[in-house]
Formats: sequence, structure tokens, C-alpha cells
Amino acid sequence: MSTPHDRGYRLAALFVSAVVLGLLIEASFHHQVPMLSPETTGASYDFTYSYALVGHWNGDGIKTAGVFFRGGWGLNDQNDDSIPEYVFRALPADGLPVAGDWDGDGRDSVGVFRDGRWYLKNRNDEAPADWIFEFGVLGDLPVVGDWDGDGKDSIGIFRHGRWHLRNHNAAGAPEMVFAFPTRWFPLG
Ligand SMILES: [Ca+2]
Ligand SMILES: [Ca+2]
Ligand SMILES: [Ca+2]
Repeated sequence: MSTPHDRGYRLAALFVSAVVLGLLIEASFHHQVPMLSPETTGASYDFTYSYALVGHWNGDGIKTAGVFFRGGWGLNDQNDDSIPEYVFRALPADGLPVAGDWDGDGRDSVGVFRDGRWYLKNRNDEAPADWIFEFGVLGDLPVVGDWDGDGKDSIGIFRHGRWHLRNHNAAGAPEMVFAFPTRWFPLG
């Protein structure tokens, strides 16, 4: 038989864990970390503060590092400090970067989520976005993945503890909507 005190404690623990998880998710998407500088890359863009992302840019199936800063991309085929193979400027500068294999050709390419609008490219170059569509709203966090295992990555958003995943890179209703987490679970 739980007492009101026990219930209060559990509610407090749930609240704290939700806040911590939220901060962790927020940090994983928004934390800006000092990355490469032009002095070390030889690139013409300033990568001093960048978003980090990973992808298999050259199609060898090995995910390697990339950075995004104000519309400039630097994608490296090696996980080391070598010069990035793909350096270009594309897509809205003030969005959140994503990377995935949208067309299923075995190569990941970049995209940006900004205020509910997605911009996805099938080539890592300066060409305009191949797809522009609406999914989500301002404040949502973008997630991408191959949710149905068909070999193509597609979009999703995380909003207030609920996941909205879509199997198609186009506007429309999400195929999967679920809340996670909904209760306390032990960490570590
Ligand atoms: Ca390289
Ligand atoms: Ca691709
Ligand atoms: Ca898929």
C-alpha cells in the first residue's frame, strides 16, 4: 500500500527524469560544440561552432563524421581529422541538420528541418533541395531513420514526449505515433 508520500516521491522522480531526458535529447540535437577550424581543414568555411552529424556519404556503409554550420556542410569519408571530401553550401542556414539515404541508393545525404518544413537533398552538393515539404511544426525536433526497413530513410519528429514517424519523405500523416517514455525507468 503506497502512502501519499510515496506517490509524491514517485511523481517527483518521474518529473525529474522527464526533465533530464528532455535535456539530454535537447542537448543531442542542439548542443553546439567546437569543431574543425579552417586552419585544420583547409576549408573555406568557418566550422568553429557546428552541429555534428554522421552518414555513409560515399556508400561504403561506414558512417563517418560531418558538420553543419550556417548552411555550410563539411562531410568527411574518414573518421579522422582529414580534410572533408564534401564541402558545400546548401539549404537554409538556420535549420537543424539531418542525414539519411532518402532515395535508397546506398549513400547518405543531407537535409534540414526548419520550423516544420523539410529540405532534403539526394546529392551532397550545392544543388537545391530535391524535396521540400511540411511535416511538423516550429519547435519539433527532427529524427530520421529507416522505420519500415525498405532501405530508405525517412522523417519523423519528437514533440513533448511523442514520436511521429513517417515512412515517406513527403507531407502527410505519420504512420507511427507513440509516446515514449511514459513512465519512470531506471537509468544505469
Ligand atoms: Ca577525408
Ligand atoms: Ca541516397
Ligand atoms: Ca524506410
